[in-house]
Amino acid sequence: MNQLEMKAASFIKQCYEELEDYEKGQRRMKEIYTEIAVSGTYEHTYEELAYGVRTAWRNSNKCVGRLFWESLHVFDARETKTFEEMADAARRHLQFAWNKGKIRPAVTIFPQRNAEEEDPFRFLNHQLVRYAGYESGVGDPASLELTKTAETLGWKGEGTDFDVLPLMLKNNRGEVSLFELDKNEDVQEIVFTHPEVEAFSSLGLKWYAIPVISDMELEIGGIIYGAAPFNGWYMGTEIGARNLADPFRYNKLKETAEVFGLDTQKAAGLWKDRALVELNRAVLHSFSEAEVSIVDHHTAAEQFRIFCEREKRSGREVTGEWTWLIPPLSPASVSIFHNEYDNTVKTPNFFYRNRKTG
Ligand code: HEM
Ligand code: NRG
Repeated sequence: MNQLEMKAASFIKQCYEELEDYEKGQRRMKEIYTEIAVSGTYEHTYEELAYGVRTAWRNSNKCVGRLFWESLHVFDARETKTFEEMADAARRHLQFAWNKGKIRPAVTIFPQRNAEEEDPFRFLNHQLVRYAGYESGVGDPASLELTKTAETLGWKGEGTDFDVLPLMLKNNRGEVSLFELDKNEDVQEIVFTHPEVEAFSSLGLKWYAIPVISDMELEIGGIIYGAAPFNGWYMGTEIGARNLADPFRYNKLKETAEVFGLDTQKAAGLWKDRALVELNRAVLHSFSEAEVSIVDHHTAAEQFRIFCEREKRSGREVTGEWTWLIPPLSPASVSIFHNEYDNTVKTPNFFYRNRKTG
């Protein structure tokens, strides 16, 4: 058996065992061996694709949100032939996920990598919605490179701290195409206010509602999907303790502390910690007022504990990466901190691009 046959066999066995259709598994395996012998590769049925990607989420060691893995909505966009169709599918994904604020976890799966190891299509964007960053210090410094790429392709942002980058799509002929998202239909944002301190609004902070990671590859049974953007909802700390707080991102702790009249001279007065808490309260408060899904880190940790329990009851070992699972705010206040996790990487899974194969 070659590598692909072995990976396919192991996936198909697991898939139909979990779906409790052993005979179909046998039948599919025969078909797949023939398909590989004839064409060098094979295609998943929709059922295999949906099971595979839900399992990839379940196997995502860094993800604290895995309790809901079975509810993932799967869009099959494997028939995508043009950049226009790809942009349409991305926009459909955003609008479905938004659901008037009651965010629905979803994934859109584009054509698989071919026998020549090329992705028919992929996203250059890290997330479908993300803010541009400029050398002048305006915007999100994490987007400097991508913003330059967009500018090279003729895009020009307004120059605010929150310019939404265009979709940047690449095909296997090396062509790249730019699409602006619709600011009303595709992109939803939450403006941040503080539950008690009105002056907080003067910071002019906001964030987009839905994180849709678009630059990871999905591996199912030896098949790689180089474009498979996925979303859930935010955990508040991702925005309040990292995106807006990291010194190399929006770096807003000092300005936040000043709004609250804290003395930023003495480190031991813990002004950074106090500013972090208020910033995170503002994020959770504002999403909640706007009736947009978000989870605080205490609730998320509790949900993760339930996920671990359920997995155990189903006879499966949970794998996890502790350094990512703990929240960046008050980590020792959640149970995850006091547990150990096995960081074995199972497949199906999501991977960074250009990983060393193994
Ligand atoms: C990472 C929460 C849904 C796959 C993460 C992280 C958080 C999180 C807090 C760490 C992010 C960071 O520190 O940058 C959640 C919540 C969800 C959710 C609250 C709500 C439903 C999903 C879904 C998928 C997924 C639907 C895939 C289908 C992943 C992966 C990572 C991750 C692959 C690692 C990303 C990386 O390496 O950069 N998640 N997640 N998550 N999540 Fe989830
Ligand atoms: N920290 C990143 C997003 C990473 C994934 N987080 C999720 N995923 N919640 C950020 O933009 O802040 N998800 O699929 O819900």
